[in-house]
Amino acid sequence: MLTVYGCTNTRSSRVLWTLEETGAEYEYIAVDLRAGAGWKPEYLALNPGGKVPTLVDGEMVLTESAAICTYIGDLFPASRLTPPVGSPERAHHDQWCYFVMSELEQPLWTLAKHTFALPEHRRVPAVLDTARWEFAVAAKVLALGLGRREFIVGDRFAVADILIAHTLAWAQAFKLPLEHDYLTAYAARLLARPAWARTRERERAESGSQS
Ligand SMILES: N[C@@H](CCC(=O)N[C@@H](CS)C(=O)NCC(=O)O)C(=O)O
Repeated sequence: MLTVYGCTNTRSSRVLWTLEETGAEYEYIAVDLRAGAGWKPEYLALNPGGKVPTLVDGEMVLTESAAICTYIGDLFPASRLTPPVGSPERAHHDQWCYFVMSELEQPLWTLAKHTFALPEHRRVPAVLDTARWEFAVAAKVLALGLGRREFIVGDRFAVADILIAHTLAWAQAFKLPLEHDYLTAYAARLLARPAWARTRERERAESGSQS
């Protein structure tokens, strides 16, 4: 069985959401980052950065949320969460996954780091305005890429949609406007999926038993 190490309201939610979409059984181990559990030696042995998510599949340990979600999609082809390897759809799918990691979420991470995540003496408030502007630029590129389609690639829900929707929810939690009606509607539609509701429920249920 797959084991996910994660923490509520973090990038590990993307992994749970992907698993919930497949219907696969999995073990969820809550890592209480806020209490320093990411820095325990036994967790650092799995994830040397002390971050979540981490996926364990038998002997294999995988970090990086986009890589984990794509791996899960490939592992459960019946879910059709990842287009076939080598197809143009897969190339575009992966393009959007990398876009999320390198363009869309980076300004949000900058905002988080420089408002609460970094130790106070490392925070640089002067970068916050630029980070908000960078997010607006990335959101515009995404809105242009999405157009008026239902999903980011072709006509099928995929891992890339999960990564995007989770990141847009993060932006909304930071009170950043998405500014493009179709993008706002796309986020709302995806975040209304039952698998996302199940993800939130599983996190809630298991956050009481954190390691
Ligand atoms: N690029 C990594 C980022 C992982 C990451 O930064 N996770 C955050 C939670 S969203 C974390 O574990 N932070 C704890 C820390 O930085 O000490 C991924 O997508 O998996």
